[in-house]
Amino acid sequence: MKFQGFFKSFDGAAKISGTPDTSGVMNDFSTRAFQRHDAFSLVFEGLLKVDEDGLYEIAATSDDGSIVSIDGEEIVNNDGEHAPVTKTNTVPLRKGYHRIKVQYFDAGGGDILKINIGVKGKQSLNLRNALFH
Ligand SMILES: [Ca+2]
Repeated sequence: MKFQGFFKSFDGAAKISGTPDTSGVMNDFSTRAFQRHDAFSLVFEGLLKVDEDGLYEIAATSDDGSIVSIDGEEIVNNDGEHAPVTKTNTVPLRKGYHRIKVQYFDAGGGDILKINIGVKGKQSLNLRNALFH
C-alpha cells in the first residue's frame, strides 16, 4: 500500500490534507515508523485482494481516529479524539481486487491502529498477503 505520513495531528482523520512530510510503500497498516512523533497522521491507499465472494466484516481499532473506505465508500467511521475504540461494519465484496483507503490520526499520547478484515465466522485475512499497490 502507498502511504502518506504527516508529522502532526489534524482535527480528525477526515481532515487530513495537504502535502505529506513523507510517503512510500508499506505492506500493512503500521504506525511503527511514526511512533517517535508525539502526534502524526497517515493515509494508506492500495488494493485489497479477496479470494471469495462474501460478506466481509471490517474492524478498525484506533487511538485516536480512523476511517476505512472501500471502493470509494466509507465503511467504518471511528473518527475523533479517543482512547482505543473498535468499530466494525460489514460490506459485501466480490472475489478480486478492491480499492481500500485508511485515514488515521494520533493527536498525542498513545497510538494504535489495527485493521481486521474477514468473512464473518472464518479466519481473518492475512493483510500482509492481501494488500497491494
Ligand atoms: Ca493518541
